[in-house]
Amino acid sequence: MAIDCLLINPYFLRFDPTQKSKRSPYEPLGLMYIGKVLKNEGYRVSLLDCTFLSSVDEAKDIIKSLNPTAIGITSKITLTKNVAEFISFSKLLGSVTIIGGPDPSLRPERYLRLGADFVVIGEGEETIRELLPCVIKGDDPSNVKGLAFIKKNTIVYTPARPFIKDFDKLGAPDRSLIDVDKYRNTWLEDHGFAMATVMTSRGCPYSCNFCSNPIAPFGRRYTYRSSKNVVDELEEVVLKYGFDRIWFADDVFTINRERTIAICKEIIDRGLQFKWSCLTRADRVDEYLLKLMKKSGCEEIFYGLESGAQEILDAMNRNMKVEAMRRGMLMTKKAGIRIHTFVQVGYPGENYRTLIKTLEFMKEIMPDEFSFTISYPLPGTKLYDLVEFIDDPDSEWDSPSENRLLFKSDIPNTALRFFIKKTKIELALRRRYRKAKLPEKVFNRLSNVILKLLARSAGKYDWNKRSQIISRYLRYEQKTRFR
Ligand code: B12
Ligand code: SF4
Repeated sequence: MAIDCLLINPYFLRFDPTQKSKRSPYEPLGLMYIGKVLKNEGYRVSLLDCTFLSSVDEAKDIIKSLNPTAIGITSKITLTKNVAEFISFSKLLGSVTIIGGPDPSLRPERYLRLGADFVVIGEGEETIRELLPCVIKGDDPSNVKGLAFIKKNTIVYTPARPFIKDFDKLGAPDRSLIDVDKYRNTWLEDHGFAMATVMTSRGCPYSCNFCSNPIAPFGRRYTYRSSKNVVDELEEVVLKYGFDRIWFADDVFTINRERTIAICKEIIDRGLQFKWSCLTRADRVDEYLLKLMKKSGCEEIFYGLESGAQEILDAMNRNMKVEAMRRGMLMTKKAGIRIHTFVQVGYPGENYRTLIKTLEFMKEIMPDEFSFTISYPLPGTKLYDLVEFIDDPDSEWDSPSENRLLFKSDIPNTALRFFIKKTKIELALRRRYRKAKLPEKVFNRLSNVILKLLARSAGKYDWNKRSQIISRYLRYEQKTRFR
């Protein structure tokens, strides 16, 4: 029998270059919330999660067998190729195609051009609740807020969908829609622990120029679930589904200090045993909070370090002082919580000196883990409008692990790549030769000279040749230092 709506997560773990060594699957929370609403409304709904499937063809066979009236697909910038393929297939079957997610919310036209019938802009729960009956009955959806669709060859945008105010009403996503066991077991097999994702708030009140979160899907606001509501979900995830790690995917988990305290206390009071990690800003933590977080199981905090140079943080509109980052990050380590920092290089204004400031800051903080990205302009952001592209902005996402500079800059891609490698080696050296200072000093001096030359001579050389020489040098350094 045909179903009313099939929701598709077009992400395939096996094709993700970042998942080659250890698999870390994350549940499609957005679709689990959308599915929950539709199930509550009494529709026949199913979620096709491609995460563990082996090919698009396998997914297509399943879609065909379900013969859905509507197909709802989630998308983000890295998934557009697969989404395009599923849109074409959906059209072939004669299903009505509805797209939602961060990227469609930022550029709905792109998906309409690919053949989607409707794009849901922003938060999807209320919009789909009103849209699906229109789709099934063939009614005009013009009164449904938060939509983009094509009418008489022009794109129609209905008024913006107001933000959901009562997030407690939504509560937890519907985990019965996915194969929870498969997620848990994959984590256990590859990591020795099982991690689940939970979202306790929506939106971010900050407005960093490179980030699309304050624009879509949840906007520049802050709506949160009560501590009881959150811990009810944690209890379910830990006790019913058997996960022992939680990753809070909130944009800035600790924005509301009182609520964070209440969540920690509720976890402790209920005696729930699990470890957790979250994303937040280093200026939104303090000693008391960190101690309590640690006591309730927090083992790692992911901080956006972005840059160690105040001028770059200001250019990003980070609303953050280097000093505040230093204080927050060191305090976190002191509380016994590991820190993982996200660092970006190549933001407009970056130069040799600002890179060195970032390196010095990182050496001072010595994060337990860190990851680098070369600044990438997401559509809809201020950064996107600011830069002059030298390459197709979409080409980057064909292979997200191969991050490279996409816009005109004073500093070449090779210098940024060199800096990333240099920093990785220097931090590793620092860890290894904490007492004997010499090897680090020697390496530091030599690599600084190279970096300076690279940064100064943007556009003057054939960088491909140069980068081969530099890579050879770095490989040599790595070999000799880590024998
Ligand atoms: C958790 C997370 C991850 C996890 C994976 C999560 C997953 N299952 O895919 C990890 C850590 C792996 C990850 C990686 C990356 N991520 Co990420 N990630 C997030 C984060 C923090 C939360 C996502 C989430 O669970 N949201 C909660 C759910 C409820 O929201 P949602 O999915 O958006 O769904 C709602 C609406 O969008 C809408 N909706 C969504 N789909 C649909 C479908 C239909 C039919 C309907 C009607 C509605 C609808 O309704 C839902 C409920 O309201 C977001 C930030 C954020 N605030 O969302 C970034 C975010 C999604 N990531 C982003 C990026 C850029 C990346 C990376 C490319 C980063 C990098 N440089 O490597 C990689 C890409 C990985 C890959 N291979 O695809 C961007 C995407 C930007 C864009 N324009 O697409 C975001 C928005 C952050 C940002 N602003 O930079 N990420
Ligand atoms: S980077 Fe973090 S703090 Fe800045 S706007 Fe995005 S989510 Fe908010």
